[in-house]
Amino acid sequence: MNITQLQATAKAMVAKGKGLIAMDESAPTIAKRFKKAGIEDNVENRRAYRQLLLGAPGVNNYLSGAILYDETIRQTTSDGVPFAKYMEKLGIIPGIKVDKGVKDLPGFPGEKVTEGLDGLRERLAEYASMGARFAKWRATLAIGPGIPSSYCIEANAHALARYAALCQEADIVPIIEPEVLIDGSHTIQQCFYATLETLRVLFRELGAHRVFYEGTILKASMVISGLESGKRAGVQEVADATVSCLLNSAPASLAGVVFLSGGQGPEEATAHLNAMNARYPNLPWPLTFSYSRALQEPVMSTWKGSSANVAAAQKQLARRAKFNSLAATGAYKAEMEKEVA
Ligand code: 5MM
Repeated sequence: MNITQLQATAKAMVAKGKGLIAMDESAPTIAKRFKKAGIEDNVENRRAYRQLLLGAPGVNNYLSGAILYDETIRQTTSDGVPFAKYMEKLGIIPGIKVDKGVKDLPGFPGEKVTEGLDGLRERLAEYASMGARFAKWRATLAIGPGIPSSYCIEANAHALARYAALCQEADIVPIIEPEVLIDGSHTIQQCFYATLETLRVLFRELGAHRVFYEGTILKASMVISGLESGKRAGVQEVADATVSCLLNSAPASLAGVVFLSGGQGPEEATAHLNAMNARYPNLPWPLTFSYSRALQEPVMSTWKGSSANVAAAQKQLARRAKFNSLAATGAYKAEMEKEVA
């Protein structure tokens, strides 16, 4: 394990005013998203779309890195340059999703556990040889009557810790992503306690697995009311609850915290990140973005699978990436949304 290298990569991933784009949709997920935007799902469209994202003029000013899917890291640009090489030239650090998805947790109805540890050491070595410098593993925890159960929290924390230790052995920075899902009618208080317990157990497991925090990034869900909760908490309440939850669970030596958008709209996700950084400028770790839907929704709906729309779609990405970059320093203003792409 090269501690200096891990620390340098992790620092660069959360450099001031920069964040990540999650573009690691697995085959079934991208098919679903393409369908919604009226785009035909085939290998070439997936490749062209990922090139559109990475090559959007100016986005490398706002993006420190991008999380790729296995298919993408094996693909090339239309000029034949492997994506990881293309990204390094642009100053965007290549990362890779290495989990194999969420599966039903037997005996625990409504709960999931993430799979993918078998053969992970060998897969990490291959990804490193292809240029990946960080990785991502996502666990999901649902809120509902009696859930998340302690067993589900522990099973996922254990897998995340095993994954993180294997990443660091391979000099790859692990992003640990325990996503507490937004679906449901829960209150922000319920989300707070579910997230707090999840993070406390997770960091206990990471410690037990001798994971080096300065070379680790937490990808957190925000503490937020459920989508069907009726009366949803406001922006400042979400910001305060999220920061409080992190301060009560995450070690100060962690390299950084990046957020997923998790079903929030693009503007909402930016406003929440901004509110945290504006009110809490002196936290132990940088807080930035690692959004998928909140960055990509306007891009996909503009592109629609047509080469004639590439430039307009790229402008949509640059616009959202810029707003989130400002939010990462607390400098975003809602009025900016009036600016056209
Ligand atoms: C891109 O979505 C990722 C999940 O993909 P699969 O379900 O296909 O495995 C997901 O991990 C994503 O990286 C994060 O959840 C953040 O995405 P959002 O849309 O929540 O910002």
